[in-house]
Formats: sequence, C-alpha cells, structure tokens
Amino acid sequence: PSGAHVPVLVIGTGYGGSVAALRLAQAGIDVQMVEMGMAWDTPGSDGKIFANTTSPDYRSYWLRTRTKQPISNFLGFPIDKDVPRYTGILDAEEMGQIIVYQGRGVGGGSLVNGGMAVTPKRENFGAILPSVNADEMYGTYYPRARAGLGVATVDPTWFDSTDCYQYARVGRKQAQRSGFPFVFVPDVYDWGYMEQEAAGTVPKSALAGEILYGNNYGKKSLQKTYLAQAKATGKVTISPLHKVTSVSPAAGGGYTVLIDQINTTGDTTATKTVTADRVFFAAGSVGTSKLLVKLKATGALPGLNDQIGKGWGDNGNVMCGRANHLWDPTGALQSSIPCGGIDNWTAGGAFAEVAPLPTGIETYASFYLSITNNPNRAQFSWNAATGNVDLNWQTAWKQPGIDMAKSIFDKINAKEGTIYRTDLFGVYKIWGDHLTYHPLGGAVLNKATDNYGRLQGYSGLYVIDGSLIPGNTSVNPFVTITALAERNIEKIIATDL
Ligand code: FAE
Repeated sequence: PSGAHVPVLVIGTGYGGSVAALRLAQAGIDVQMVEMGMAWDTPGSDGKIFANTTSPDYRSYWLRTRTKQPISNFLGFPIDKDVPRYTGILDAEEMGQIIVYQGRGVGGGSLVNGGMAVTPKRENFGAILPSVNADEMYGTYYPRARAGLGVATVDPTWFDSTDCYQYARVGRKQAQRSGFPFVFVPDVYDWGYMEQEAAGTVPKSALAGEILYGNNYGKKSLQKTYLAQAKATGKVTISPLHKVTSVSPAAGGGYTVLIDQINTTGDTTATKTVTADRVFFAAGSVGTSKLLVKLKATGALPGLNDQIGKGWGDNGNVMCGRANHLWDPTGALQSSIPCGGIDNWTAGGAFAEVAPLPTGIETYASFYLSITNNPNRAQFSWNAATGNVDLNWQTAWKQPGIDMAKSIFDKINAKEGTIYRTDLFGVYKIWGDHLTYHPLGGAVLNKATDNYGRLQGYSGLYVIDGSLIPGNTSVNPFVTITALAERNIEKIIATDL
C-alpha cells in the first residue's frame, strides 16, 4: 500500500529477483516484490492461462496492437497479425536497431523462455565474469542454482526413439558428419511429463508447440520453483501490474520508491510511494539499465558512477534456418523444448542450439539459435528530448556473430549439399540479425557495482540480475544469472543485514 515502509523492495520477479526474495525471506526478512507484468495465475477465455505459439492472441504481447513474431515470415509470407492491446507475456521491445525480447509477468523470462539451462564450460568462465572466483561458482553456486531451478537432461534412449525429436536427431547427424560435437542441453522442462505427452496420457504443452507465450504444463518456470518456495515462507508479497518509476534517497534514511499501478491496457490507475530500507534492482538487463540511467541523469541518484548503462551485449544471438533434402525430414511433430546444441565455441566462437520449428507440418527445415562470441558492446543513455533511455546498438554490429555462426553452417551446408532458408525473416533474408533473446549488461559487476552487486555510491541499493553480466555467457544465460545471484545474496545477507 502507498505510504508503507518495507525492509526490502525487489524490482522485478525474474531469476535475480526470485533468488534474492527466497534467500532474504529464509533469513527472516520481509520482502516486497514489484512486478510490472501480470500474475499469470488465471485462465483466459479458452480455459488456459497461456496462448499457443501458433495462435497468438491478446495474452501474447506486451502492449502492442500487432504481433512481432521473432520468425516474421513463412515461405516468404509475413505472419504477424493484429491483437488487442494488453499487458501480454512477451515484450518485443524496440531499442534502436535491435528488438529485445523479454518476459513480462511474475516469473520474468522464465515464463517465455525455452528453459535451456546451460552451465558454461569452466574454461570459458574467466571471460564471462573475470572478477568472480570460478572455484566457488563451480563448487557451490552453479550446483545450488541447478538444484533450485530443477535442471535435468533428456533421457538419451527416449530421445533416440521419439518422433518429437526427429528434428534434433537430424541436427545431430549433420553436425557430426561435419565434425562438430553435438551436446545434450539440459532444461527445466519436466522430461517425465514430456514422455507422458508423447504417450498421450496427459494434456500437451511442449508437444502442442507451446513456448514463446507460456507453457501451460510441464515447464518448471520460476512460479513453480524459486517463487513457490519464496511464497511458502509467508514473508514475500508480490504486487503484479505495478511498475517502479523512481528510487531516490529518503529524508529519514532508506529510499523512496515511486510505483505506478497499471491496468491491462497499460494505463496508470494509481501512483504509490513506498519507503524501503534496501532496494534490489532485478528488472532484467534492459529494465534495470533503463531505470539506473534515467535516475542518474535526472538527479534522483546522481552519485551513481559513470559505468551505469555500459557494457551491454546481445549474447551474440543470431538465428538461421537450413533447407534439408527430401530424405531428411525434420518431422511434423516437434517438441518446442530444444534439447541439444552444436559446440564450436573454441574453434569458431559459436554454440548453436538445434531449435524447433513447431508449425505442425513437415517443413524439411533445420532451425538454429546461435550464441556467438560477438565482441560488440552497446551503451544506454538518457535522451532528455524524448524522456527515454536509448541504446546505441547497430544492426551491422551483428556481423561478427553471423560470421561465427557461419563457421558451423557453411560447413554443414557444404557437406550436405544444402542451402540456407531465405524465407523466415523476410524475403531472401538468411539471418535473423534484428533481435536478441539474451540481453546482458548495463550495470556490470565490479564496475557499476562492487564485486557483489552493491551499487557504487549508495549503500542499500543492489543490482542482482542479468545487467551484472558484461554482455556474453557463451551459452544460454539464466543458469549463470541465477548462480551469480545465489553467490551475491549469500554475501549480502552475511555482511549487510
Ligand atoms: P528477467 O527474467 O527479464 O526479469 C525481469 C522482470 O522485471 C520482468 O518480469 C519484468 O517485467 C520486470 N520489470 C522490468 N522493469 C520493471 C519495473 N520498472 N518495475 C517492475 N518490474 C519491472 O530478468 N535463457 C536461457 O538461459 N535459456 C533459454 O532457453 C532461454 N530462452 C529464451 C527465450 C526467449 C523467447 C526469451 C525472451 C529469453 C530466453 N532466455 C533464455 C533468456 C532468459 O529468459 C533471460 O536471460 C532471463 O530471464 C533474465 O533474467 P533476469 O533476472 O535478468
């Protein structure tokens, strides 16, 4: 309620925020979480909470009147369509020359993501978080994060026999024929449930093509893991459809937090003021960076240092498809949950997820999301004229990532005698180079903050999300975001509270 005084306020309910809330609550501290998206706990007009990927509706996009699907075309035809403006689950946020996809709602990105839960190879960790002790991460915090998230790998025997992973077996065969290692990618999807889906004994989720706009069953989103545990402590309160707009020092100590309550069409219906002794920024890389850049520039938090807004990267994301021969069908039934990848990080700077194209028909396509070692980094800055925070990323900065992805797919195409698909991102366009699913950085650890996420310049303000990571994790990022949050909150509870 407006006027309240709370010991801890957490902005955002994604990975970083959920870890902070759980561990603080377990330490006996009351936590108020503020989330701009919806609760996603109530069925919609069709009896389901989440919409299917093949039929986006009012639930699917964050305050848009037309869908903005990552794969925008099929056989060259645009597939976007009009939808009612609503506080839907997936935000296709246009930040200058890149569309940054993010989850909106209680659970953050865990609501919309593929659940791929990958720990970076230890030999790559020094480049990911250079100031963090790798022994502690690999000995304690990565295992803790994997346990908390419920990470597991597909049963290889079932993988070899099920129709729904034919696309991944084609991906494996072609990778291996070109000399690339194929690795199973762990996931937080309940693999036992997926086997029951395939057997036809339970309602389908992964095997019904659900992913981008939420999974109705099977996926262990944060709502089922960290947040369920946090709520069970009785010490965590979550306010959905509330957006933090300002944080500034309060006269009597602590911080004044301004919050807009919004309705499902995005209009502000009330403005609230809360005083918090401590504030954790967990609004995601873009959300936290936008808030901090604005608060520094507009005088609410002028003492933040000049690293705020810097070091942002796209985790090197690029997408592409390949057209297979007629003797290599990828299957009409495709599990929406990827379970394998092609590892060419050391030699070529690319780790490619073998991704589904769950259209329900045979497409003879192989589809990939590559994570590459693209070195380009962008910066957020305050635009006083528009009152917005801008990001200076340029489309051309994707080129190193494309070149790295080509280190895999040019070779596979040459070996198989195949070509790239040119119909998925427009007409005669091979590369999905206009987007990222993996925004990272903007309040980098040991630069904008100390080595545990304490913001420089203000005691009691912390960053605990993907904005701490300087732009790349060499694999999908949420296990690293979770493990880093586990590490930092343990230190903060032990020394600051
Ligand atoms: P995040 O999960 O984004 O949570 C931030 C939360 O803060 C959101 O719920 C926001 O609505 C909320 N928020 C923002 N601003 C405000 C504000 N001013 N006031 C109140 N609330 C606010 O942050 N990663 C993987 O590791 N494996 C995958 O398979 C994978 N697949 C993905 C697929 C898609 C389509 C997308 C979009 C992402 C995927 N990711 C994947 C990325 C992953 O979801 C992302 O790195 C994490 O969710 C980031 O975690 P954070 O805690 O930083």
